Amino acid sequence: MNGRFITLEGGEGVGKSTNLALIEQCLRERGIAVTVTREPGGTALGEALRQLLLTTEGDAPVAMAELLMMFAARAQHLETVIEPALARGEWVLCDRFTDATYAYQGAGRGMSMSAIGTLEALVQGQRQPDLSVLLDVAPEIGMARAAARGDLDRFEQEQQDFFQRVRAGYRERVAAQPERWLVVDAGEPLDAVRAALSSQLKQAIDRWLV
Ligand code: Z5A
Repeated sequence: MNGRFITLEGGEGVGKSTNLALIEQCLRERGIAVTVTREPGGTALGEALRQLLLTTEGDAPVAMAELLMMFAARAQHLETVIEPALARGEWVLCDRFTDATYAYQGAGRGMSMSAIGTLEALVQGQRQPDLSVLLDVAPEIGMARAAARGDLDRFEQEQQDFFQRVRAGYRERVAAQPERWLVVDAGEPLDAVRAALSSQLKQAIDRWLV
């Protein structure tokens, strides 16, 4: 069986970490070998870049540096983790990928979408997710959940209008390629989110397994 590449996306505090385990379980129950990873991160270099990107101490990267650091981490991740796993026939489940760059650096920070597209082509070649899950929630709900969790990282300290733009950015990505996306209302109680996610996911996976 060919490996498949699944990404999980959403704004602040949407519950990606909470729901990642559910997706992994869904895949493993079907006997699928899965590599679970994240961006920025997933490699030693990527995790070091993640620290620099999220810290609230020292100089904050300017928007262009932030964008290039995201793609530097992604280049390392693709070549040393994602592509090898897919080549072994494993499925890769990745907490955020390039849609996050379009949403955060593009829609959120106002960086050029075409510059992002150029970097995407350079770093990824033809590689794109086979399926992406968007956990969608109003920013005020997500921000309240993140705040209740404790210390806020550099992104989490952004204001509500930033997260409104991020949400709109994700919605544009879905509108441009609806066949690639599962969209789940993550504002519902967790049990309802889990039920909606697993039913949509099972249908998508079963289509590939027949
Ligand atoms: N970033 C970027 O700018 N550009 C890029 O290209 C990439 C990333 C790849 C780090 O990512 C930052 O990098 C990210 C964007 C940027 N910054 N932000 N914001 P991250 O994915 O690690 O950061 P995160 O969004 O903060 O993820 P997180 O901390 O893992 O949060 P989460 O996964 O969305 O939420 P959670 O921890 O699963 O849930 C938050 C809390 O809400 C927790 O207490 C849960 O128990 C609770 N929760 C979850 N679901 C529910 C429901 N349904 N009801 C009630 N409570 C719930």
